[in-house]
Amino acid sequence: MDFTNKHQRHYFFLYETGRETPWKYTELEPGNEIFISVCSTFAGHVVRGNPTENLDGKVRHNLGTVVELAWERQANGTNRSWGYISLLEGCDGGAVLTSTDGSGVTTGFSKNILVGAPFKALSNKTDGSVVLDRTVEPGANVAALKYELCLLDPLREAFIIQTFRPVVVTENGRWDLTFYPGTY
Ligand SMILES: *[C@@H]1O[C@H](CO)[C@@H](O)[C@H](O)[C@H]1NC(C)=O
Ligand SMILES: *[C@@H]1O[C@H](CO)[C@@H](O)[C@H](O)[C@H]1NC(C)=O
Ligand SMILES: CC(=O)N[C@H]1CO[C@H](CO)[C@@H](O)[C@@H]1O
Repeated sequence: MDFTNKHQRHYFFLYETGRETPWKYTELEPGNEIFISVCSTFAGHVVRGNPTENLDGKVRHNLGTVVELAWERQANGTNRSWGYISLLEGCDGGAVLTSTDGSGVTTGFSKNILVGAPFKALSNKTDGSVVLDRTVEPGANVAALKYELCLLDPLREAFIIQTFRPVVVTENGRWDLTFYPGTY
């Protein structure tokens, strides 16, 4: 199975919380970067995807790694943002979220944990691409949960267990977000 998807262009979709269709999306060549701006009260998430699925106007295609982000203006006028990497709704590859405010805080993981995953831990996106299955109801996959906990630190690298969400903050409102090989 191809767990890197090197054969296709890489699309990323930005969803506003509560909306089923993307707000913005971008296409990137591997190794390239882009700056995306949002309004100062934005809350939502970034996912891998492909236009055929994510722009079909139907219910959000949410099986895969989710990068949750939100911004909040502080009393002193700074625009604080917080974020985390969630695998609760599946994992289609690694992502690393790093603060750019000089604090150096970071969360996420870069290793391709799809490689070597047990078959029982896998599922398919609507277009058939293979992902690690969701770990929360409805349809929580215990094999996926156990596998992720063997490889990742739930206190630091990703939101995997409901009781702990490894949130990081950037005080200047800007993030450095990198997606690593995975499926789209
Ligand atoms: C602004 O306020 C936030 C939250 O209280 C604080 O963390 C941050 O350091 C402050 N920034 C400046 C530039 O004073
Ligand atoms: C915070 O965001 C607002 C709205 O975009 C902007 O006007 C303001 O300059 C930002 N604050 C800082 C400290 O950059
Ligand atoms: C876990 C699972 O159902 N995997 C299926 C994903 O789709 C491929 C073919 O598209 C099947 O071979 C897998 O069994």
